Amino acid sequence: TAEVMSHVTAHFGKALDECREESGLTVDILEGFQNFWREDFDVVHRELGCALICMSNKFTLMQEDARMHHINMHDYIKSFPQGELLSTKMVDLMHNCEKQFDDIEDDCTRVVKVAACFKMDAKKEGIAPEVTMIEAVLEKY
Ligand code: BOM
Repeated sequence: TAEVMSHVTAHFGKALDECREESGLTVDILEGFQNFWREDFDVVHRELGCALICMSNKFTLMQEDARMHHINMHDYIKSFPQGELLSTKMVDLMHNCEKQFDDIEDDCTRVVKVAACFKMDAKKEGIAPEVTMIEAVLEKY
């Protein structure tokens, strides 16, 4: 659900500041991770892909090949309130997107494409959160 996704985004997004330097993702491009879900934010920057890899590694959500670690991602999402309602769906959506861009060799470029695909599909599925929902739970993490 969008409510659960707002919690996952709020928690995951806290790792952004630790990853700015190594990823090169400037505040100009993305000020706070909650803005990932904004209608007018285009998920296109390679630096965002690099940041997502760095952030995922903070929570061991990716394998060595910069693909999702299915079990850890499932458990991570389940750790949030009502997370079990979203975990299978989210892992399925992400994996479906991964498969579509598997031929891209550059990890940062591939991951940002996967993220854009995931944003679009999450919207279609009605599980994309509003930025205001994320901001309402940011202080919990
Ligand atoms: O093959 C790479 C798989 C990982 C892709 C990461 C996509 C992340 C989408 C960004 C939105 C995030 C909202 C919550 C984060 C949960 C990880």
